[in-house]
Amino acid sequence: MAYRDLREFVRKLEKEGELTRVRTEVDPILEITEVTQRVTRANGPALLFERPRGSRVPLLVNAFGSVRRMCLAFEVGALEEVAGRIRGFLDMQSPAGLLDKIKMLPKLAELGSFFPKTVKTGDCKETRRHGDDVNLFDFPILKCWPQDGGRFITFPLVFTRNPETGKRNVGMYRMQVYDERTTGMHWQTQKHGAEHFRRARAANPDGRIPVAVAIGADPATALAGMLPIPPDLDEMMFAGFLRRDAVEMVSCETNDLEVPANAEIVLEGYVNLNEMRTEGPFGDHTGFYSLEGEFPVFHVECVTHKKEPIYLTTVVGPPPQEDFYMGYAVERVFLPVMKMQYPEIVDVAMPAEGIFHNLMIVAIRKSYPGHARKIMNAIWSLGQAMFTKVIVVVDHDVDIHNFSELVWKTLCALDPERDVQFVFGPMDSLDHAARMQDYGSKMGVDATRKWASEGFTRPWPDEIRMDELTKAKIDAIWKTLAL
Ligand SMILES: Cc1cc2nc3c(=O)[nH]c(=O)nc-3n(C[C@H](O)[C@H](O)[C@H](O)COP(=O)(O)O)c2cc1C
Ligand SMILES: [Mn+2]
Repeated sequence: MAYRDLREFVRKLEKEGELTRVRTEVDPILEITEVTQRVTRANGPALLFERPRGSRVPLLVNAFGSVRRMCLAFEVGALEEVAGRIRGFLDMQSPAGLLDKIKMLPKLAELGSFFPKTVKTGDCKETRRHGDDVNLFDFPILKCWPQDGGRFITFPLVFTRNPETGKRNVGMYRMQVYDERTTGMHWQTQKHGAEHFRRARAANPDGRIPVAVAIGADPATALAGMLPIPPDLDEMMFAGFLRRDAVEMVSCETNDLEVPANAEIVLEGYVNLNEMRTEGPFGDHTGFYSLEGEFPVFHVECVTHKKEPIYLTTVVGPPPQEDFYMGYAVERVFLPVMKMQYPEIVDVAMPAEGIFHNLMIVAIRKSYPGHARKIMNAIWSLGQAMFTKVIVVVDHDVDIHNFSELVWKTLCALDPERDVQFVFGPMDSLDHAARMQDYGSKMGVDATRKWASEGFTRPWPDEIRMDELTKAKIDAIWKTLAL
């Protein structure tokens, strides 16, 4: 049974010993971050701060900060189960006869049940405030790090519509609070919210677009904003797939957008297409501050929330943080999709230190000359994997989750001048080393065995391994050696 809402997930975490309540008053300005850091560094539990200073609303953080909690969020024993379900749908064959068609019906019915459902009302409407009654400071919004430009909503679901197709998008874009009713809207250049903004602006430069923001929902829905799925594919449909039950959506009070009915808090408003404002700095998941930049502004006209809402947030900073586990789940869950397009891919790893966009290791079953470079180019053109600054491609027999084996075999396989290539393209907005904002160079490292058909005419040595016969002989006398 899918979680009804965030508090049902909180109860589950508590039952599983994965959540601790903090009853002491702690300040959302810096102090909650420091407490959270100490707990996460010790692989500790989710924290429910019951008395954040200056607010009557409790704050939930680190709810997804371990593989176990991500599994609880998706109600699976292992993330591979979610991947397996995706594979099941991707593998669906076109039915040959009537019997095959009948066999497919339950699967199709299941697919149909994932589409979001519009309902009349929901818990997120229990309390409503309009206009001057709106005050974002009612909520315990964090200032995370000392040089942050202010307080930031860090775990929002930002809803917009493609002005041309009317299709919905949901993105997780942080929001700097400027005053009671105004925030920044940090959708980075290549993200879908930013694309909606640009398309609307091209049509009507002085207009505005409606925006709704939901904070906190059942775990699959709350996480859907970070999913790297293609434009115009509905994140709420994907959330329905993840939770195995349709997401119920309700209409906003003041515009034609819809938000999850079970959201803890909803902010409704608009973004002016001719207004930009300085956003940042913000202590980011690179472990450095992302510096000030110009971003659109979100004007809040209406707030609705549950009677006693929980404010869901996360802290980013030097890796690994909570978002590493969210990203790791995405890596595991989407691997079958990558493998469907590129069956030669055996495994993919994005170590925490690479903060997703800096390093991707790919193991492939190489079968033609230049194959490693083909995979690099494929990854640089695959959705948000375009941001990958360094790609290392190795042969299928390297255990890429074993970092020491990976480094050893990669370095042994290299003739650097021959095996490294540079390309230019879009960069992650947070990359502070790129020569320009959002644009720079990337590096591909071909650490596969080189073939004669790739111009390598020397012999390639075998890896050292003892033969089985000798091992068996020594096994037989091992005890007598008393070593
Ligand atoms: C904790 C966290 C914070 C994030 N903050 C931002 C942000 O401020 N701006 C942004 O563009 N992406 C941010 N992201 C990444 C986006 O949520 C992610 O790229 C998502 O796929 C974007 O949705 P879209 O593809 O519909 O645009 C954040 C992700 C996480 C996990
Ligand atoms: Mn999207």
